[in-house]
Amino acid sequence: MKTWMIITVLSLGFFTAWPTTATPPYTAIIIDSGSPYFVPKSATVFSGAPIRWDNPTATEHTITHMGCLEDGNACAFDSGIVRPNDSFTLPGLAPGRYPYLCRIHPIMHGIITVTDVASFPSQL
Ligand SMILES: [Cu+2]
Repeated sequence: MKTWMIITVLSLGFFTAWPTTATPPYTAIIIDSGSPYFVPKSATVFSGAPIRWDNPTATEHTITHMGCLEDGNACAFDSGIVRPNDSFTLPGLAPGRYPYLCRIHPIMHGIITVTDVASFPSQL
């Protein structure tokens, strides 16, 4: 009886702590075959925080910053082909707004907003 109670208390402690300890150290964006194609379509992250796109679809896609498509603009990131069940991770970006699309399916587009950690002292 006593041992059973101790195990129960330990188990409850483990599962209550799980959601906070399991938080991934990156922002995850899931590629979808249907609208809005990138989930979430609009994501806000802190500068320097990694962002990861997962491709669970059966199709190849790219994660391409709009700046890479126009001459004279800075190209912040271009994943190249991201195969089905593969992913693309950016180590982090400087503060700013980064609209992006899929080169293969230009209808697929999303936006990353990167905020400066220093401007949110309450978050530290
Ligand atoms: Cu695509």
